Amino acid sequence: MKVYIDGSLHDESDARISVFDHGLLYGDGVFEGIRFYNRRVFRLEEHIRRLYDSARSILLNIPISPEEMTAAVLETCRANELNDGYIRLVITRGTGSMGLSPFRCPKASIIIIACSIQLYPDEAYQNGLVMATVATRRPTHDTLSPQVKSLNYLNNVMAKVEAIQAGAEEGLMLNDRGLVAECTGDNLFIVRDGTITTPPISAGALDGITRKVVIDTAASLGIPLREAELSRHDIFTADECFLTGTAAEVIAAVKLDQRIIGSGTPGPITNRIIEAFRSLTRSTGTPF
Ligand code: PXG
Repeated sequence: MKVYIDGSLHDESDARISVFDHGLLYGDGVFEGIRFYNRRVFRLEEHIRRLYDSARSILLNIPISPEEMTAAVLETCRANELNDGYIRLVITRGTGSMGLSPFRCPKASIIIIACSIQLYPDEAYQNGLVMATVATRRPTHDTLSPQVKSLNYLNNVMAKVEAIQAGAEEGLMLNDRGLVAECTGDNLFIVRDGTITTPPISAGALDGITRKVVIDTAASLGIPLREAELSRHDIFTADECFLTGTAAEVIAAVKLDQRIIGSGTPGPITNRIIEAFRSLTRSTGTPF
């Protein structure tokens, strides 16, 4: 595997960064997870835009332009001879001295990894995921904004641990008001009486790129969709539930906190969305 670091490609075995990098010392940095299908990068422009937005929000100056970043991503994909896979694009604050101040880090570092990924087992894509509500809440807008995809994912990591320890595959994260925000790395949708509902971004969800693809897909399929606050009760009583994320793609969720959702199998609207999503990933994207 070839890994891009600060302008050049390195073998996996010597792809290294400094132990004094504030990305490691403080989780100070931002990232994106991007997929490519059939040698085409899916929604690359949107991911690059969100990366620069995250960086701007935390006063992190990315030393190259979005156009140069796009070229670097495509170059890394070409170097790795994979037709399908996952790109992890990481911007760290860079090397500095001890102490929180980012102003002692003169230059941010850019890391691009292109690899293969399978987030959940095949069985989960066939039959749907089991979810558990976790005690760890999604941070509020007056902490670090949930829109910043920072390198500080411990909140989500701990939520994932809680879900796994509860015997589930994915954790449902609530916001400070006890309403549904999202899962640990995925946005959530329910279906009831033919209408799809997803929590608004203001509920603490990441403005997911797959979420937006699903919103647009529902519109083009003529399936009604609205953004509204949801409680656990709305999931317990839904006909269908599914999750979206770059890594997860679109996947049904069939159980929450021991309650079976709908029929307990991936529902018809979920399956239509999955099918439309697959055909988009196969037919669109930036070629490399
Ligand atoms: N919510 C959160 C908190 C995320 O981190 C999503 C939703 C989905 O957004 P996109 O734009 O990908 O549709 C994410 C992004 C993983 C993993 O391994 C997933 C993300 C980030 C880091 C790791 O599942 N997802």
